[in-house]
Amino acid sequence: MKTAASLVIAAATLVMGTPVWAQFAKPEDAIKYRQSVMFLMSQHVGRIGAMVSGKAPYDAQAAVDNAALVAELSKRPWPAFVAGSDKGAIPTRAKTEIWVEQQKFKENQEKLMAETAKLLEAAKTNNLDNLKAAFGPTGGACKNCHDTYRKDV
Ligand code: ASC
Repeated sequence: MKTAASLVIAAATLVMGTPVWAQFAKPEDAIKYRQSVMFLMSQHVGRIGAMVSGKAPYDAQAAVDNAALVAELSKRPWPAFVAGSDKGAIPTRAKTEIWVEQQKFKENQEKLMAETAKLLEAAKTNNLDNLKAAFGPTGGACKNCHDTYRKDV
């Protein structure tokens, strides 16, 4: 029975590509996972944004800590955009184009990872002007991808 089930899974994998249950039990787990990462990213980008805009005092160590987390989190949503998770038991704003324009979507991911890595380097200089200069391009990478691949509500 176990062998038969494994064979079915192996055959299905060959036919359909990497299925949703490769890493997530169900589509809504993948949706919840990527939304959770995005939420955390927005919180920590927001903390840097507050310093950059002068709404919060500049704290060099806090900038580094937040930027390090953002740089790490920027790598994490992508495996959760698995095939078959364009819909699930919970709502998703991910556009179906994500699964059609895979190369273009990947370029957007790489842009975000590159910009957040630069943001972290800028934060480590302990210089607010450097942080400000790197913040714009990071926000731009967030926005470009959202404009293209996130449904309006
Ligand atoms: C955030 C957040 C976004 C981006 C975007 C940047 O903090 O939640 O979606 O930054 O607003 O333009």
